Amino acid sequence: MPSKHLYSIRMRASARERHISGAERIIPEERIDATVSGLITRALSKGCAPDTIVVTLDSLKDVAPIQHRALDVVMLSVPDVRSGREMASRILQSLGVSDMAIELAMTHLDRGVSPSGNNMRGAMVLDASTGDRLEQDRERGVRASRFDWSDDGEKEITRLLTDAGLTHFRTREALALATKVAHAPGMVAELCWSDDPDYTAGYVASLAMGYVRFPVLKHRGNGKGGRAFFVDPDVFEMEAFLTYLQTRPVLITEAGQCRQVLDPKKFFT
Ligand code: PML
Repeated sequence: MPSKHLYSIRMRASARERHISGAERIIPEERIDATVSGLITRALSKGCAPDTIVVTLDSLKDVAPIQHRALDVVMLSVPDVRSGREMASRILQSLGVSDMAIELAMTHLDRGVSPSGNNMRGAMVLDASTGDRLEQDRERGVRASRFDWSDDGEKEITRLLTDAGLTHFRTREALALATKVAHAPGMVAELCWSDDPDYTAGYVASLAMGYVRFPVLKHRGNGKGGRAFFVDPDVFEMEAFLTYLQTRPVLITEAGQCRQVLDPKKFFT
């Protein structure tokens, strides 16, 4: 019988001071060895030898994880980057994010989110009205941590995503992260595309519309990407936001629904 004593494990790997890999797990004590070893193998298999791999383990002590159902997944078939970004913008607008904030977020993601033009380990936090950057550390951004799938949730989502043709671990991990983030106080929506040059997919996630996934939000070969968290300036408080994202453990215990929209024009109908 698995122990009730849970640990948060976080891995991040970097090479030449650049972030190359990261992962989050919440697991019982008896799986620590196997999980740490799996995460190190993963960091070493990125095709670029890491200079540093940091694995952090924290006991959750007696803090019971908050349980969430995963956001519903909507797979939106878009043929190219331009139409993907147009649809992503329309969805963000409908959620209350201003044109200016959307344009600034996309420009930052295209150029490299940190002031030095690198990708950030964490996300930028943008005022959904003005597009002002609110995160204090612009080299690192804000990283959501302490989240994972429960065993049952992971089985269910793996089956659902596999049936939908989505077999990459990134989708499952990004959906868990997006589900935690969507419940953050003051959160409106998240925009993300991968910084992996070979991975062109991205998403817009929100409690209102779920995890809307685009097969292309950037061109293949482009190694710039990351996450933008748009927040509602009327209710947003940085301290409450960070406390939730960085310290509250969240387990995703149930998959949502998964559907495909082949004609993007039908998305809003
Ligand atoms: C990342 O982890 O690199 C971001 C992944 C974004 C899209 C994930 C997916 O839905 O496949």
